[in-house]
Amino acid sequence: MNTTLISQPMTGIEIDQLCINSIRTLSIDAVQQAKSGHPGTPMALAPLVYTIWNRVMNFDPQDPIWPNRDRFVLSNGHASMLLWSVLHLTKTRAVNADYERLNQPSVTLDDIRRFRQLDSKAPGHPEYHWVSGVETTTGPLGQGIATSVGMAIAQKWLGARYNRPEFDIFDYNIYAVCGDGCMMEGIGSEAGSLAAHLGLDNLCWIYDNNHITIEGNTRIAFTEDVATRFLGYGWNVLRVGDANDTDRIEHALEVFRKTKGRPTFIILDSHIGYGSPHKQDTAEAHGEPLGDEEVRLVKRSYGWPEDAKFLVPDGVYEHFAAGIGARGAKARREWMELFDAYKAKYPELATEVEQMQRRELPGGWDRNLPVFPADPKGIAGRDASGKVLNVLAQNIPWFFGGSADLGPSNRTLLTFEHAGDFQVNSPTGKNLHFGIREHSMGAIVNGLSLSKLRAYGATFFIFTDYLRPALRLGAIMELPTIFVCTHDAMGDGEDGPTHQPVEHLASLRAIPGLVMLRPADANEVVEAYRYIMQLRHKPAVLALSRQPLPTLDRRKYASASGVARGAYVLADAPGGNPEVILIGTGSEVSVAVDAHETLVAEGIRSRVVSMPSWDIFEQQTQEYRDSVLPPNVKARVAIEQASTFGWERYVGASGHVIGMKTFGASAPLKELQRKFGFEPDRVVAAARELLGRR
Ligand SMILES: Cc1ncc(C[n+]2csc(CCOP(=O)(O)OP(=O)(O)O)c2C)c(N)n1
Ligand SMILES: [Mg+2]
Repeated sequence: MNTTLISQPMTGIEIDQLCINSIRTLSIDAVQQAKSGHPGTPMALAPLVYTIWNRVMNFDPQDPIWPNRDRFVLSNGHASMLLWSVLHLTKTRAVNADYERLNQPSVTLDDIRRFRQLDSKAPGHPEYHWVSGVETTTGPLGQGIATSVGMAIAQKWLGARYNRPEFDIFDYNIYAVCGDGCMMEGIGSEAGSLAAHLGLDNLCWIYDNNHITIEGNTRIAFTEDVATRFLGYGWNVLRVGDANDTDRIEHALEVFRKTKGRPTFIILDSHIGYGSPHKQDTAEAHGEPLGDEEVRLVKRSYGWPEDAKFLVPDGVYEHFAAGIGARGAKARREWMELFDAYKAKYPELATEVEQMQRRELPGGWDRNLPVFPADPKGIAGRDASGKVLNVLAQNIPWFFGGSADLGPSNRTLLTFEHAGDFQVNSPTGKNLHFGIREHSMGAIVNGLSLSKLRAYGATFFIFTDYLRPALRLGAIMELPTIFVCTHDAMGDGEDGPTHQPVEHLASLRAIPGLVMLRPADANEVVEAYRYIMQLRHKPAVLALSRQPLPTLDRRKYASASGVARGAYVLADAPGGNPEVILIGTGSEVSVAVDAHETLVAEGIRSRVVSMPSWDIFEQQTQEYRDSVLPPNVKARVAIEQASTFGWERYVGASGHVIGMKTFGASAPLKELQRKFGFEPDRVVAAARELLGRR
């Protein structure tokens, strides 16, 4: 239903207000219809979102993935109706997973009518990959703003590498809207601190200072001086005292664009549930429908027809088309022309930009990957990884990342000539120093990946606990991020239980879509990277040893290329008809191999299966899986320095698992291996027992 509310011609203010109130009432109606959702914040922030989108942002609704677009992040994701309204009103087009623009809208009015219902393109929270125009998935508070820091770092790096005189290929800005929750969560502080350190003047956070969260007024738990905190970090802090004053908002955004050398933080004083006579400024406006009667009263206060639902008055679509539509189309057209000229002048750089956008790898990306000769002393997983990373980073210009202050331990430092550090004055540097901020590192890596860099982060495996929420979001978003996690088990023995991962493998294996890999030796590390690099829609975590692991003799044992199948027969019984299967991962594979040699010498037909990745193995055909783990061989021993949780699925009810039931202990590794049973003799004994041959 389209009706004209205000007689033509309208003044600018009238049409502005009509657009703002359309965002508000679509949000109110959608929440009311769904009987769930968050109406209050969209009611308050509609003028802000309207101003950013229609007056400021360079975003072409016709092409929501154009590389140089400004980014908009709704970190207070519960206010998703803001995004659905504006994506609908700007007629943003849908794009498919192959980056093709479709001839259909991203969010229809019907989707909004079906807010929060199955298959609607207006789900409860902003979901990247599900709705075109959403730049990142948000909902867990603080993640959005932290991710926006990754986007801002990416823009700086892209600009430094690809811009040339008169060719500003990458010069976009990032706008992130957040609320009290994002300010309270630690991840926001970590990210805010790093953003200022890196002088990210392309980044603007707008803080919805409404003093309301779910339990009531923020005075119950949050009384700090946020402005002073951000000043302390080194942000440019501005304040707009009235969230309805679009001119002041626009002015503040202009100040942001003119501010160099630091990010901008705009405190916006707002009233949650604006216009609601009974619910404005209360927590009730946060997370429940207003109720039919209140909706009527609110609409009356907006000068809106009280009974109209999902109304988009005449002139609203047109006004967005004349604002962001025209500005975005022009910006994109000019950029395309610029890029064509750039392509002619710098064809190689342009090819890189294009490949990156499609998440492709450059030709020769795996050139010079090392091959490690057999060596009983071997090399640590982390050392093998360091060598691989240094090769990949030279072959893939947009391979970019770093560690949360553990670079020397994680062996993630890129040491080749001109690798350099990423800092304010060296934005082409390839080593990003996250500082001791694992949680925001996870989100920043997501932000880098959303900006199409091939991004990685690193820390000790135990501290995946500190970044897990971001890792999980990366999996939801289907981002091909990489986390290099060393000290994967008890290898740092003396550090004790606080540093010995136990439940981490099980917990990461449980994240849908995430590829968890624990390679057994240096060549498995290489193959793990070869596999991971070719992923385009899945995050991967590598668990790598701190201590040297024997480099297996691949002339005697099967090729490490079996990593690409998740699990493979590494050593088989003579004649290939095993009576017992030993399954190991990581450092325990060589223990299993030693046990196997003893068993075979005793005339026991054992097989060793190296199983670096459950996830990858699960994707193989039943036939392949049965060939590795023949169903008729019930005598199976799994050995892994981690929680036994879940191993029943591979050893079955009659199998045996040598794993961890406690948090470990502080002692040299050798003693821990003895204490907890990670020795060949114990594997041999378990195998004999299962076969009834003691
Ligand atoms: C990490 C996390 N913890 C808790 C929640 C649940 N939650 C959703 S909204 C909200 C209150 C947010 O308050 P604020 O950010 O001020 O938003 P406003 O109500 O002002 O829109 C909470 C606790 C969440 N989404 N994420
Ligand atoms: Mg609030």
